Amino acid sequence: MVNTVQLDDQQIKTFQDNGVVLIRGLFKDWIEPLRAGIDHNMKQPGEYGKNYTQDGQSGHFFGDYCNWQRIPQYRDFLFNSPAAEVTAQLVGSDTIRIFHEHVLVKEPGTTQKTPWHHDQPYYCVDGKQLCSLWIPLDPVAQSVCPEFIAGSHQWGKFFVPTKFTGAQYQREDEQLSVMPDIDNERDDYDILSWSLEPGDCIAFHYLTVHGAPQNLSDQRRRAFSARLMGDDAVFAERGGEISPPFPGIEKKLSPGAPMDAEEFPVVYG
Ligand SMILES: O=C(O)CCC(=O)C(=O)O
Repeated sequence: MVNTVQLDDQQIKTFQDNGVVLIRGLFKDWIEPLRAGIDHNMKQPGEYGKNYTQDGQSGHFFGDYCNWQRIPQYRDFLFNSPAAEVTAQLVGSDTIRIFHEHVLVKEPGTTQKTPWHHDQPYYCVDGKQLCSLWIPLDPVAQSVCPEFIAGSHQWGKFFVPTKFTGAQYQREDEQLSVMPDIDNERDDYDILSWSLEPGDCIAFHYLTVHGAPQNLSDQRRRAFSARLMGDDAVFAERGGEISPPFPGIEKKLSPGAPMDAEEFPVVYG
């Protein structure tokens, strides 16, 4: 059942200005269902399931996406939680579609960092009303929490897309910028992160630059990330590999067309 949630103006303004906002306790009623969904997902990974951990690195960084059609708890969350309603308020949209969901589990002792990146250059979508909701399902110490650069969604840059393994996507596009060496220039940026409780929500724009530290804590770091899109989302061709791949999508949608395909159902409005 959808519980109506009304964000306050300051939360919406923070999202618009910083490209990221923390909303405490938003999904506390969804912790158990999402944990059950992730258990199912890790026991039976989908076709895109991955271990992002590199040879020789310790721990385990599991990722998978595009499983909401087969994992009932994910579907229920996307259709029946306040996720879509809250996203509509953050991005100022009348409708919300699912883009996909992404599960990211960093087990204790994982030395793999998530590299600094932003998501839009490898997503097949353009627009301004675009938002991911990163939801921890375990307590997350600030030293383990993903980090976000405030205001980076407004830099007007598209960075060379980077995989979570650190490899770069193959691209011909000369307009793409190279990600600055943020870790060596941290004082130059307004880097935001928090100590989190299960059911909190970090909402961030697809253009907001972010990364995540190692998980050297003794806690699992299970996260469910809902990728949602508002009214102005349109299909984009990227001239190379995209993630998720959405096979055949270019036969259904033309560049610049609304994301009106069965892969991307409307869940709000
Ligand atoms: O969970 C992580 O380590 C990274 C999260 C992320 O990059 C994302 O949700 O877009």
